Amino acid sequence: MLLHSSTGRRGLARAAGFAASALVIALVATGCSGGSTSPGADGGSKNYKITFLPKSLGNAYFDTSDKGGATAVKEFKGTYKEVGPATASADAQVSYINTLTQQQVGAIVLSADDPTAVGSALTQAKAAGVKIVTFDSDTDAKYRDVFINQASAEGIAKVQVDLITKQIGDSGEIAILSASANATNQNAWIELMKKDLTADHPNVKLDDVVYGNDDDQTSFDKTSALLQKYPNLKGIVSPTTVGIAAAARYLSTSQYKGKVMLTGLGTPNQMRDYVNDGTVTAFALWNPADLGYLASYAAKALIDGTITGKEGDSFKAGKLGTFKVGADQTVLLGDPFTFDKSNIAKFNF
Ligand code: RAM
Repeated sequence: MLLHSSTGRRGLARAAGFAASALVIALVATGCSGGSTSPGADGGSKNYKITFLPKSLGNAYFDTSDKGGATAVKEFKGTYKEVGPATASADAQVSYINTLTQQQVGAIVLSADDPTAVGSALTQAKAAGVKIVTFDSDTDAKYRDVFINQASAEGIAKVQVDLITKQIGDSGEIAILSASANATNQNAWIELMKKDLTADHPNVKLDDVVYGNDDDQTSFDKTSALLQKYPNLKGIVSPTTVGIAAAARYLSTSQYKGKVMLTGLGTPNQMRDYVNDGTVTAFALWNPADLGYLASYAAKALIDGTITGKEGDSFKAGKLGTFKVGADQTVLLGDPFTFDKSNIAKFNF
């Protein structure tokens, strides 16, 4: 369990409870898995070789989500592995997918660097019997069996727009520091943020969207460049844990500390110092460990054939309870959660 305190546990448990009741999962593929088998918890012979393929390695967010995935795989006595590129690149993910197909794993659990570039590799994997679960960042729906969504895209966009507009008094210039330009998840959130801003915040102007590629140094440099280019900037939204941490590090020792607001999606451990020193007031996220945990159980349900993709189908996800399949073969974890000075000490991820 990653949360320090019972209060923290309750906080994110609420989100999980919401997910269990309001959500819906969908699974398409049925049938057998290729490859070698390992004995399942049910004593049967199931291919529970489950490999996580994050956008990139070395990102604390994926370290946490994939650890959650490993916990679940251990519970049902499968074989967990994690592989991934050093930088967030779809081309590199294609090679990993091809290798995993050759190795006949039971399932690939993928956070995609691009919605389509990994498509033909995934199609081949599926044809070979490998179950495809996307989590965190989706592909086009036809390439995977199910997508495990951390929270609704609308909810993730709204919490960030609410935070930044409150922090800048609902007026002035802002910019977005995103992950890589093709990331499915950030691009969906940014489109919805733009809509929210246009509809509800006429005095807020979005100057620019720049990309730090989920690379710490690039994100740091892009923050510096934004502040040079837009001298009236009042706020930055970074919908990536890598970007927001790098931007906070930049701001914390600059003349802009406490003057240019920063919010977005971050992990409590990476953001704690910047909340405590006044660089950042509040930011949001979900529990990445629960996301990975849920993704592993969805992979198991696909391998078992207990879910077939019908809307309303359900599966058990260990300590998180029962989840249902919704539209677009998507399973929803829960609501985003806001972290600030009053609660950040209670979290450890
Ligand atoms: C980064 C990645 C990930 C995203 C989080 C919020 O770690 O871009 O895909 O979900 O930020």
